[in-house]
Amino acid sequence: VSLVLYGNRESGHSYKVRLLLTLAGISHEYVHIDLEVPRSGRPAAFRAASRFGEVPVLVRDDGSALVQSNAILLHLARDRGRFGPPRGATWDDLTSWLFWEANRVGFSVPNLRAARFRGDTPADVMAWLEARVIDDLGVLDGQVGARPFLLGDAPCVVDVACCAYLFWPEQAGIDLSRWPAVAAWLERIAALPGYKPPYALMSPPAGP
Ligand SMILES: N[C@@H](CCC(=O)N[C@@H](CS)C(=O)NCC(=O)O)C(=O)O
Repeated sequence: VSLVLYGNRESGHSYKVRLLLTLAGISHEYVHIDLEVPRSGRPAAFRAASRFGEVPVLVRDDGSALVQSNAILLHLARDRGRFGPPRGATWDDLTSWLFWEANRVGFSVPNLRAARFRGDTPADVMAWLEARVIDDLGVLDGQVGARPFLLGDAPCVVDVACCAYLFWPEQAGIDLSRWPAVAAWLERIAALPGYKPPYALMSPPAGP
């Protein structure tokens, strides 16, 4: 196996990367990291590879490690020639959208989900997160209301990045019926050959 992906079951950022590897049919080994364990107690190989202590991390056959989910997606798209810009879009478009994702929908939705899991977030912070989610879903809805995938007729890494946490809408308390174009776009992604939902791809191996 030439690629090793470190990830976690609850991490949509890890799911993005494994989903792309799966959709593109890129062979890899998946290693689950228990994030309940403090950073200093995580496996040494993971700690050595994880520049910021987070999942996901992709380690290549030369031992070099890539971190940050969208940087990994961009690398794989360029390196493997898969899920790059569709006709009519450029690599620069793709990069802009990946930065938007990291700051907007890849921030607002996971944080709202985490806040709901914790259940102790102050009401004004919840309202702020909800307002961001509503804005971000509005942007996505406008975009995929006009074309099948975010940048055109074919899916690219931007679709993979933006969809990840939206496959757990109920966990974030998001009712996707308010954004019908987003719901239809997620169905188109789920219909791609090889697609698997988050927990199907990210679960740790069964114990002994
Ligand atoms: N911006 C990063 C976010 C990665 C991230 O937030 N990872 C979380 C899980 S989703 C993590 O590793 N948390 C455990 C920790 O920080 O110790 C990316 O896109 O890869």
